[in-house]
Amino acid sequence: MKHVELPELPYELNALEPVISKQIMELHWGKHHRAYVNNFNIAVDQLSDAEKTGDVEKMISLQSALKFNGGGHINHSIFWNNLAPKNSGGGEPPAGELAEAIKQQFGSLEKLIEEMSAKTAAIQGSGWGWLGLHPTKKTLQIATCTNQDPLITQGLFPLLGIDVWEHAYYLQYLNARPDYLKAIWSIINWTNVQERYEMALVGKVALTK
Ligand code: MN3
Repeated sequence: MKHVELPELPYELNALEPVISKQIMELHWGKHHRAYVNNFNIAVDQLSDAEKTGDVEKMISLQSALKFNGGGHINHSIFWNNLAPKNSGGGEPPAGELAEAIKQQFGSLEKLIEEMSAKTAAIQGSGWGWLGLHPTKKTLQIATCTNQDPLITQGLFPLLGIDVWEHAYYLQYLNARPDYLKAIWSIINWTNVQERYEMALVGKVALTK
C-alpha cells in the first residue's frame, strides 16, 4: 500500500541550473527521494504486519528504517519547495514578518546566511542545516541534524532546510561543500519560507508547500 508518495517538483528538473544541475536533480529527486518513499512504505507495511501478529521485536527493529526513510521523505518534500529558479523569485530576499524577525534576531539577512552556512558546512558527515521556529518561544533558530533526522526531533518547526548529503552537490561541487552553500542562497524561495513561518507561528507544519 502507498502510505506516502513522491511529490511532483514545483519546477522543471533543469530549472535550478546553474546552481543545481539537471543531473543532480534527476538523481536526487528521481532516485534518492523515490527510494525514501518506497522504503518508508515498505517499512509501514511491515510494521502493520508486526502489529497484527504482536511481534514486538519486529516492531522495534523497524524504528530506524521508519525514521530514516520517513525523515528523508519529509526533509526532501520541504527542500524542493524551499528552492525556486532565479527567474521565479529564487534568491529574492524575504519580506513582511519574516524579514522583520530575521532583522531583530540576527541583525540582517546576511548575518543569518553567514551563520547558517558556517554551521551547515561544519556538519560531520551527512545531514541538514535548518532554520526553524521554536514552537512556544516563537523565535527563529539555526540547527543541524545528522542523517535524515527531521528537525522536529530537536523540537523545532522546519522552515528552511539545506541538504548537505554528498548526493546533493558532489557531482557539481566535488568536495567543496562551502561553494555549494554559497551558491544555494541565490535559489532560496523566501516566499515559501515566509509562508511556512506564518503557518508555524500558528502551530502548523506544512510538508508539501
Ligand atoms: Mn538529499
